[in-house]
Amino acid sequence: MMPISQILSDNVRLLKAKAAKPAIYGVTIAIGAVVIASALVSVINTGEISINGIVHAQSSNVALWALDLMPFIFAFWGQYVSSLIAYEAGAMVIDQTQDLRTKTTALEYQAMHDATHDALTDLPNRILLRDRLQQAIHSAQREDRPLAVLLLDLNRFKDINETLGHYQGDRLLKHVASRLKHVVRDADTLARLGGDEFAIILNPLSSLEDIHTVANKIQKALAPPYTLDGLNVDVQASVGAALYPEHGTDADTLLQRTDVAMYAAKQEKKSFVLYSDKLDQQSPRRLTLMSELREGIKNNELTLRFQPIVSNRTNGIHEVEVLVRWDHKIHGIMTPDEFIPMAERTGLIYPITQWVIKNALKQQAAWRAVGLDVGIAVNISAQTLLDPEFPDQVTGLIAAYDVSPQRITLEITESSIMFDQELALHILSRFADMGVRIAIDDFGTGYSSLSYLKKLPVSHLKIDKSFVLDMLANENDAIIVNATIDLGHNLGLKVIAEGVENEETLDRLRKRGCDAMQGYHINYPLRAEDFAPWIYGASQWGQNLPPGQAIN
Ligand code: G
Ligand code: G
Ligand code: MN
Repeated sequence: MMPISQILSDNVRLLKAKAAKPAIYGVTIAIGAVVIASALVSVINTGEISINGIVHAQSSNVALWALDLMPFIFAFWGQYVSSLIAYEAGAMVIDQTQDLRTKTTALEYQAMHDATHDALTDLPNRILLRDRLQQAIHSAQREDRPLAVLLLDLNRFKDINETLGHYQGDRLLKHVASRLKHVVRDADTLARLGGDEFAIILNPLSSLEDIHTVANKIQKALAPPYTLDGLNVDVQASVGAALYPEHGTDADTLLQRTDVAMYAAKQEKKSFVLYSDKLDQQSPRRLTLMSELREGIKNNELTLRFQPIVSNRTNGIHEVEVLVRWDHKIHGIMTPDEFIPMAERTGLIYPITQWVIKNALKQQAAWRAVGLDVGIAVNISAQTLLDPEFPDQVTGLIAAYDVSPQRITLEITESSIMFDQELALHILSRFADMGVRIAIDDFGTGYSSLSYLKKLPVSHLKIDKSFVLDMLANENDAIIVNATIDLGHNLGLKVIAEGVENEETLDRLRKRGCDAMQGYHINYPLRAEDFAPWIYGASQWGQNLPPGQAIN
């Protein structure tokens, strides 16, 4: 580009040439006036126009001398004024050009901004989000680390928009946007995809827990009511998330999967769902069942069964295993196999576990109040076990129902501890420090490493019923059962056999030194109200129990 001074001097030259023209005309007219005046004086003096007459006039007439100065005055003045005008005009032109340039750049920037941002909230739009996601994926790929995309959709926004009008709807979206802005870090991208949909790129993602933390923060930030048109409006969001590289390695796949997860969250009236490929296969019936389950938990449709586990040493009750059932309005009693796996996939397992532990402890306290001091064993899914908040929740419930931690066992599976060994060890240690017992459930079906198992604060192994059911007829099963009893004892653990369906099996296990037994032969999972009558009545296990004695 030409330097400004160069542009200025070029412009000045051009303008000066133009502005000099009137001065040239002035000089010409003045010279013409001098010639005509000299000729007139010559005619007056000599009666004719002649060179001599003109020369004489020029040398004798003083008035002509004054007139002679005019062309010089015009020439000088013309030069001076034209330079001045040209310079000023040039400067003016440059000023205006600069001004125009700035304005054009601003307009271009504005146009670019408008094309990549949402007009209402001024957040990046879908186009910019996609672009940023692509860049984020590139850097994540280079640095070999994960990132997460969250998609958020407000619940009932359509109703609010229709009831209170679009103006209030827009106001609500602006409020939501500004609350969300405070949830994300500077490096993250918050975008509005249109309507009531927002997206967040978490990059970098330091740990998987971060997604849950952000999802929680989102719900917390959105929770306080919004004042619209003098009304207090509550707004919640359904959040779906997908991870790079686990769920997709390109922007479009990832965005599509957050959509599936968000849709699942919406269907199941869940605040947060992390994508899993099972969500894609989930049939509408399953989705209906999930939303029914969520409602069912709230409406106390869950119910508990208690299956006794008897002790070899005392011949009394070792503890009772708590098993959940769902009393569905239409389908009737549903067993955990029919809804727990689905609940685990969709995160509903958290409220279920909460409900189960709470009601189990409540029942335990009620039994204790009538003199039946019995320990309970609760099944814990991997997700729940690996939730860092879980120990605190249990601590709270233990305090609320004033039960002894030593009377609680958590049954966990091998796979749940192998999933994230470090975290499992950390969380299990917290429970062990409280005095809560840990049992490995379904032992023999998973792939836990013995050396790792040794490090865990575990107190019991539960031999999976698949080995026990047939152990009398099947030599291999018998070998596995015996080996597991020995293994457990060598590791300093107590061993429980489940699936004891007849007296002979019970006998064999007792003789083999199995510490406790559970199964239909002892009893089925019972309703709470049937448990005390059974233990004090027909069963051999509580025969000698006076009310008020501890059973262990
Ligand atoms: O009671 P039973 O029928 O059918 O239980 C089937 C499976 O469901 C068992 O493997 C048991 O561990 C599991 N289960 C039962 N109750 C609960 C519960 O409250 N939480 C979890 N996570 N699993 C449970
Ligand atoms: O948590 P776990 O997977 O161990 O669950 C125990 C399961 O075993 C429950 O579904 C319970 O109803 C079932 N169960 C308990 N005792 C017996 C038994 O003797 N035989 C069989 N087949 N199942 C049993
Ligand atoms: Mn169990």
